Amino acid sequence: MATEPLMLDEDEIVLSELADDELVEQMHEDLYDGLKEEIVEGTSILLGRDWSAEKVLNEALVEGMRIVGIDFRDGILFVPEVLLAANAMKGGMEILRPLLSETGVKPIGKMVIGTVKGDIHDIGKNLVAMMLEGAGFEVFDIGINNSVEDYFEALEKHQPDILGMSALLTTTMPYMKVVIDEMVSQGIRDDYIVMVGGAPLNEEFGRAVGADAYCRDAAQAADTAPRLVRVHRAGGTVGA
Ligand code: B1M
Repeated sequence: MATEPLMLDEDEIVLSELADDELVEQMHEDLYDGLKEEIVEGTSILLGRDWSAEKVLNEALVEGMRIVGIDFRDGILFVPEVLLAANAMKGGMEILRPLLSETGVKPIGKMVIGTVKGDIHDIGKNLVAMMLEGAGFEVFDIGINNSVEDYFEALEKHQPDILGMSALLTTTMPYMKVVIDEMVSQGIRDDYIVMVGGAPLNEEFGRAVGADAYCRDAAQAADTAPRLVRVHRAGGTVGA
């Protein structure tokens, strides 16, 4: 009996057949396209080729997310695409996370992040948290509608390098000053880097409330945070 020839889609890419550098490049593209399954597969293939978890994280995932962040900042990618990319990245991170802690690779810093009291917007905050994770941070996301007490409890519990606050409403953004003023009163202000962000904020507002940095978007936050942590740990002044 005659058999039909097996037709392979010419465009179909078999990840396991790619050389390391081609696979990494393909993963950057897959991350950009938000393809979670492919990112999970690529991550496993590289680990199977004896890549360290740290190398996979930095060269395949973080670098891919850096490219996504640049195009997001430049208005080439939009929120839905970035959320998909972030979700794909999380797929890879889930595989790497236990390996990274096993091998003792330390996060480059810790951040507590939350949206301020009275405000339930969290899409931007979630993006910042994901981009920071992508940049090698351990992020403790305390969600929305956070009071001074909530922030303080999280600082006490997680001892982060950075406190990040997000606000999307002109009526809630002044609450950032309430938190920072309370940090000053309790004598703990200089123990932490304070980063703020959200659509209605700007550089001037950041300075006025006494934050160390205002970041206009997640890509800038992921660029700024490691730099400030290095300066803060070296005993320098990080303030705006
Ligand atoms: Co609201 N909302 N909303 N809303 N909402 C705005 C913010 C608004 C500008 C819409 C408008 O009128 N044009 C307006 C605020 C007006 C003002 O204050 N001047 C508004 C209003 C009025 C309201 C309600 C009061 C409406 C009502 O009930 N009458 C209500 C408030 C509820 C509350 O919080 N108490 C409300 C409710 C909602 C929804 C629940 C429906 C929904 C939120 C869903 C959610 O977040 N899960 C919603 C949405 C989606 C918006 C818009 C349309 C989009 C916000 C968003 O997600 N943007 C928004 C209009 C707009 O902004 N175009 C609007 C995408 C996101 C990626 O950007 O959050 O800016 P963004 O985050 C960026 C940067 O700002 C920065 O990086 C992020 C990523 O690049 N960033 C940081 C953010 N946080 C950072 C922290 C950092 C660093 C960078 O360091 C720590």
